[in-house]
Amino acid sequence: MERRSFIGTLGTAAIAVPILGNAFAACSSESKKAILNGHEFPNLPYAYEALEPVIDAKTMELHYDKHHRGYFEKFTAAVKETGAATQPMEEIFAKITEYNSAIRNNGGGYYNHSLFWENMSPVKTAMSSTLEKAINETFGSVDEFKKTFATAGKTHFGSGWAWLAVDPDGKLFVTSTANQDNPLMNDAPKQGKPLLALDVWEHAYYLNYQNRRPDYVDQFWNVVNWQEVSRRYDNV
Ligand code: MN3
Repeated sequence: MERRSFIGTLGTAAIAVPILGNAFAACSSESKKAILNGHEFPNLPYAYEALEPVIDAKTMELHYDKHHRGYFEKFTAAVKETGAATQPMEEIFAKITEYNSAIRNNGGGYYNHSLFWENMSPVKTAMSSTLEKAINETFGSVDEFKKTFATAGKTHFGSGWAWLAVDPDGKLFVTSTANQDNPLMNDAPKQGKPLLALDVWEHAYYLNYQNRRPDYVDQFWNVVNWQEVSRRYDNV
């Protein structure tokens, strides 16, 4: 987790939306943070109810505290006493075909959800001019990009993720991956660094949207943290 962006997000929230600021204080997940076998389970950067009505509090609690934590615990158990215990996740994914399925599935689940929480926010933020320029150049317009990304999320068959990512040549692309895979994996259909992640597993939306995954994907735009997505782009 990027400490800087975490603090930045909270700071903005506290100034712009005092009520949410109180919610953060009342529902601080500071105690949830854990470090096991060299890897950190991050705090949720907002309260469980902070993204309502787009993501309901119960879904957020189960998703973060049960699903995400479960992936983290299984992943850290799987890497115990292996070289992967001390490696950055990006390096593990770059050689994922050399690891077993427990490391692949749970490592992906652990990492992808950390990205996902951070690329959402209860506070509206704007994308940087450099990211907007790149999106316009690649997709024609921000609206066209959103259509492409939403289609990837809506049409991905079964469990998986939709992504905006940047390839080794610095070009943006939209892709989707199965299960807990991500574009950093060395056998991903299209490889690159993730900028924006959207979980389209049923557990991410079923309580609130039931079978209506397209509605969930459309609502997602209301909580995207463009400041964080822009920061990731700047860091590539
Ligand atoms: Mn999930």
